[in-house]
Amino acid sequence: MRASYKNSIQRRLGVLGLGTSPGLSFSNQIVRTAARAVPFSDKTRWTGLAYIHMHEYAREIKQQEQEKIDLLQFTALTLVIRTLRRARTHHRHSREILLITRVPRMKDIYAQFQKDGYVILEDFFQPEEIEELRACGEEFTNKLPPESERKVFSTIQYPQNKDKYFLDSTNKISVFFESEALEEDGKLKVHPRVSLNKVGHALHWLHPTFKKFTFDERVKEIAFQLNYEEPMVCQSMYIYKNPGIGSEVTMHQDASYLYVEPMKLVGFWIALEDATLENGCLWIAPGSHQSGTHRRYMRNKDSNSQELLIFDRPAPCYPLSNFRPVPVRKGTCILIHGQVVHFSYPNKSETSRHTYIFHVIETKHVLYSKENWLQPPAEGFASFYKN
Ligand SMILES: O=C(O)CCC(=O)C(=O)O
Repeated sequence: MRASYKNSIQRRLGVLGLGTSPGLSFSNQIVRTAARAVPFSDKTRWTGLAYIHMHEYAREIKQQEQEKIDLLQFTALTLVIRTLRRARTHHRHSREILLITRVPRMKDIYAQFQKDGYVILEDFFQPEEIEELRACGEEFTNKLPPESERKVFSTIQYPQNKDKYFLDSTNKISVFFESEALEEDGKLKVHPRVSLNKVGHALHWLHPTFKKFTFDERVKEIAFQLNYEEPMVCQSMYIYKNPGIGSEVTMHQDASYLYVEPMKLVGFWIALEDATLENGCLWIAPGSHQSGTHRRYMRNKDSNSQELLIFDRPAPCYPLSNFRPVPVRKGTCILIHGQVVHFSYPNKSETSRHTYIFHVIETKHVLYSKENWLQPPAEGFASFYKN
C-alpha cells in the first residue's frame, strides 16, 4: 500500500478518534481498532458489515493486476471506515447500508481537486435517481407565483441586487424567471415549463427529495475525501438553463458569493441532463483557484441605497483561452472549488440543461463572512455529517 493511502487511512482514523495497534496486518488493525470504538450495542452488525466489505474486495483483489491492488485496497478500507464512522454517529438502518455499498470507486479526488480546482465524477447518481430530482424540478413549474410577484434572476443585469425577494430567498424555496420569459407586467411570453431560470436557495433543507440527495452517503464521502471535518451545507439551487432561453452565467468564482476565511468551499454540480457544448455546459479555467478571491458580493451597508447587494470591485477580465469546456453526461457530479473561475454560455439549443447544485463549507477553524449576501438561518447552516 502506497504511503499516501496509508496516511489517508491514518488521518481518517484520527478523525474518528481511533488509533492503530502494532503487530497486526494494517487492514486488520483498522477493523479491530474501529470495532473497539463503536460505542453502542449494535456493534456486531456494523463491524460485521465492515468485514464483509473487506472480504468482497479481498476476492476482487486476488484477481487483479498488481497496480490495481493499492486502489482496491484503499477503496475497501474507505468503505470500512466510512461504515464505522456512520455507525458511530447515526446508527441508521438497512437502506443506508445499501447506499454505502454503492459508493463509486474513488480516484484521488483530493489531489485532482487541489491541482485543477475541479473534479468530474461520472455516474455519480443512478438514472432513476436523476429522474426523481428532475421530476421535482418540473413540479416547480406547475405552481408558479402570481404575475405581480414574479422575479427575474440574471448574472448580466443583476436585477436581484435591488430585490428583497432575492435577499429573503436564502432560507426558502423561491423561484426566479429568465428575463426573456416575462413581459413587463409579469405575464409569461413562453410556456411555464421553460420559463424559470432557477429555484433556490434552501432546497437541501426544505424539500424532502433534494434533502435526501444532498445528504446522501456518497456525497458525504466526497466531503470526507476532500478533508472536510465539520462541513455544512449553505445553499442549493435547481438551475434550468432552458432551451432557447436559458441565460449565460458570467465568469465568476463561487467564493465571491459565499466567502469563508480561510477559503474552503466546494460546489456539487449535478447534471440532471446531458450538458453539451450546444446547451450550455460549464466552462472552467483549470488551476484558476490558486489566485485568491477576485471580488466579493455582499450586503450593502449603505441603508439609503436602492442596491441591497453590491460587488466590492468591478468584474475582472478573464481571457477566454484560459477556459475549457466540460461537457458531461447526466448523472455526473462536477466538484467545483470555491475559487475556480467558471461560466456557462446561454442555451441557444433545443434541449434543456437542468442541474442541481449545492455548496458545502468547512466550519472547523473557518469563518463564514457576515458580509456575504446569504446569511444562515437562526439555527445555523445544516451540518453535513450529522444529517
Ligand atoms: O450551471 C451553470 O451554468 C452555472 C452555475 C454556477 O456557476 C453557479 O451557480 O455558481
